[in-house]
Amino acid sequence: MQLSALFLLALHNSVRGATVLAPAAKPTQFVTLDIVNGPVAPDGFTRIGVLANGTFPGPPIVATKGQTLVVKVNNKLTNDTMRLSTSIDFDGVFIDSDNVFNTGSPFVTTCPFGPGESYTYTLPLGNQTGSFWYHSALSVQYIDGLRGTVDPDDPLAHLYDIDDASTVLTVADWWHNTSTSGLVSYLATHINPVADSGLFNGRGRYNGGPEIEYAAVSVVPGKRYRFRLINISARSQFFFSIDNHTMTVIEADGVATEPHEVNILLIHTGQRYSIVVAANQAVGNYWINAVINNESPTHNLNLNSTLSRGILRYEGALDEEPQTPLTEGPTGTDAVMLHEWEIVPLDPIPAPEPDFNLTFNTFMPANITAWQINNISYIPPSVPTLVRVLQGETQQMDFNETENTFLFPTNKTIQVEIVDARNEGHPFHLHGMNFWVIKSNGSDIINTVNPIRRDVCNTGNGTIILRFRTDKPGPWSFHCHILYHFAVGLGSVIGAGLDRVGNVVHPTEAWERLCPAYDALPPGEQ
Ligand SMILES: *[C@@H]1O[C@H](CO)[C@@H](O)[C@H](O)[C@H]1NC(C)=O
Ligand SMILES: *[C@@H]1O[C@H](CO)[C@@H](O)[C@H](O)[C@H]1NC(C)=O
Ligand SMILES: *[C@@H]1O[C@H](CO)[C@@H](O)[C@H](O)[C@H]1NC(C)=O
Ligand SMILES: *[C@@H]1O[C@H](CO)[C@@H](O)[C@H](O)[C@H]1NC(C)=O
Ligand SMILES: *[C@@H]1O[C@H](CO)[C@@H](O)[C@H](O)[C@H]1NC(C)=O
Ligand SMILES: *[C@@H]1O[C@H](CO)[C@@H](O)[C@H](O)[C@H]1NC(C)=O
Ligand SMILES: *[C@@H]1O[C@H](CO)[C@@H](O)[C@H](O)[C@H]1NC(C)=O
Ligand SMILES: *[C@@H]1O[C@H](CO)[C@@H](O)[C@H](O)[C@H]1NC(C)=O
Ligand SMILES: *[C@@H]1O[C@H](CO)[C@@H](O)[C@H](O)[C@H]1NC(C)=O
Ligand SMILES: *[C@@H]1O[C@H](CO)[C@@H](O)[C@H](O)[C@H]1NC(C)=O
Ligand SMILES: *[C@@H]1O[C@H](CO)[C@@H](O)[C@H](O)[C@H]1NC(C)=O
Ligand SMILES: *[C@@H]1O[C@H](CO)[C@@H](O)[C@H](O)[C@H]1NC(C)=O
Ligand SMILES: [Cu+2]
Repeated sequence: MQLSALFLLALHNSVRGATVLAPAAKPTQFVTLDIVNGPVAPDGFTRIGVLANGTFPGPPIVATKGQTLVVKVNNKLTNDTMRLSTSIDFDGVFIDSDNVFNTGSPFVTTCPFGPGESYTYTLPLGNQTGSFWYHSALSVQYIDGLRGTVDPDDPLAHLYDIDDASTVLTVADWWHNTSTSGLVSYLATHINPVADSGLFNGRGRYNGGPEIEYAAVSVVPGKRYRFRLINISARSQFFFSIDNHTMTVIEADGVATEPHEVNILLIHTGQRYSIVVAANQAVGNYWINAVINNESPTHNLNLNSTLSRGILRYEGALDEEPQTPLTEGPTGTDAVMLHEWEIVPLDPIPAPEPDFNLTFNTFMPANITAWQINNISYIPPSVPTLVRVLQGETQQMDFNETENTFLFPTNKTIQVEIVDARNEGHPFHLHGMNFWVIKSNGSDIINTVNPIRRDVCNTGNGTIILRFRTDKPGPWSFHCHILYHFAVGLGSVIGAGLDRVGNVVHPTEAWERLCPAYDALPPGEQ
């Protein structure tokens, strides 16, 4: 705890003045997270949630380039109306093959762990920088609140003045009911549950609820801020804008981009953007519009996207709400929307030509709540894929059809075309690495020269085309990040060079103990 607090201070100094050197970071940063049940009321409605260290969002973890992050997670869950076991996924952090067992994908690379148990994730960060987040990876548990931000520092100091714990901005959907009841209702009604409120930095309001004070972000006139915007929703996308301010995008999902100025952006579940905002307007209060976008608000009359907002407060301004109208941000010709196909990595890498092509047709039949990829709904195996691969199950025939496990040799390029004929919008997420986005939703442009690389890409209105490499032997989960969709089958596993996994992956004894311990738990504690 001390270490992380000290580090924050150092980071703060180093970005305020180019000549102030931050003390060298320790090679290893130890972090503890206690996963607990506790009351939370981000929109004024109190419920019991699944929380990291008792708060929602969980505490940010700030690390620096080159460090190894060692995160000890203590499962202190007690309330059996929600899942009692857990498993943590550090989204977007690159994982090398030999460390695939630390990816925290339940039933792909690991078993969850039960109440009273602990597990320590060791994550060498290498040269990766950017904005990441962590969440529970077990079924729909993260809807109950276990979400937070992981934030390895990227010292691109010349573009901005301030980048510290106060500049991590989160948008989230919030649910008054437990995720378990949401899933039951989804299965019974075919209707994807709709959130009760949208939160900005952990606060929001719902129709008829109390007037919770909106979260304010303080800025000093004249300074430029690198805000790290993270969508930690379970299902909802957000249109994000700040009245009278532009936003310069400089990072998408951990990949630095050419500066690209917009005044509104749509952020999907699991996605991250760094935006530079200059505090260059008159001293005052400005609305931050974090407009939650659910397609069917009539399914939950609590939800009101106008009430999902925050405040940008200049130093010297009164401690009050802006007097300006509550809008949903720039519209029509005033809107300069971020388009995924227009953002270019600072360090472009042409996409290699594919060795294999894959098509994913996403579909839900009218008569059953089950998302399918090519007519198959993913069912997690009871023994995790990695456990079986290490036991020698490395051939296609070793995997049941419902495991949606696609095997490829090592060191190949795979192209996946994801078809979403009904424009449902599925933010597909690949574990452990990035993909190249050759074709984005909303554009017909095919870019293989300098496409954006990221780890979450939203489908819709036709197709998206992604490419990735199988340089890292291992089973890598590839799934829709809308937790309810994943829970009813919209998942797959990319089996990269499985015959080589035994040579490179040597899990710890602590990992090996997870499955026997999980299997021994009574069903109520799993
Ligand atoms: C979480 O809480 C534990 C116990 O109080 C503390 O040791 C740890 O530093 C906290 N973690 C973070 C990331 O703040
Ligand atoms: C457990 O959580 C439920 C909500 O899911 C709540 O109604 C109940 O009071 C909680 N139990 C305890 C002991 O906190
Ligand atoms: C980090 O970058 C340096 C310099 O580009 C390179 O020599 C080194 O191999 C990289 N380390 C990792 C772990 O990728
Ligand atoms: C929440 O759960 C209650 C009781 O099960 C149910 O009546 C209500 O419709 C649920 N609300 C939503 C928004 O799903
Ligand atoms: C600030 O934004 C609001 C809402 O878009 C607009 O009505 C107003 O004219 C803007 N003010 C200035 C000074 O640009
Ligand atoms: C953000 O928005 C998308 C909607 O595209 C949603 O599915 C996703 O789960 C949200 N959450 C995160 C963490 O991005
Ligand atoms: C949403 O909230 C705004 C602001 O309070 C209010 O004007 C509007 O009527 C609300 N919309 C609905 C559908 O209740
Ligand atoms: C994959 O599809 C592309 C067209 O998108 C085609 O040019 C290429 O030949 C295909 N490669 C293989 C190995 O089928
Ligand atoms: C759903 O409908 C399809 C054809 O429309 C049929 O083949 C299938 O058996 C039905 N499934 C169920 C569970 O009723
Ligand atoms: C294996 O796949 C079949 C469909 O091909 C499915 O009915 C069955 O439930 C699956 N078995 C397991 C254990 O998931
Ligand atoms: C894959 O590429 C790496 C790095 O070039 C090399 O070390 C490894 O031997 C290759 N593996 C196979 C199976 O070709
Ligand atoms: C779908 O894409 C077509 C062109 O590719 C465009 O004309 C249409 O407006 C899009 N529809 C939606 C709902 O985005
Ligand atoms: Cu989906």
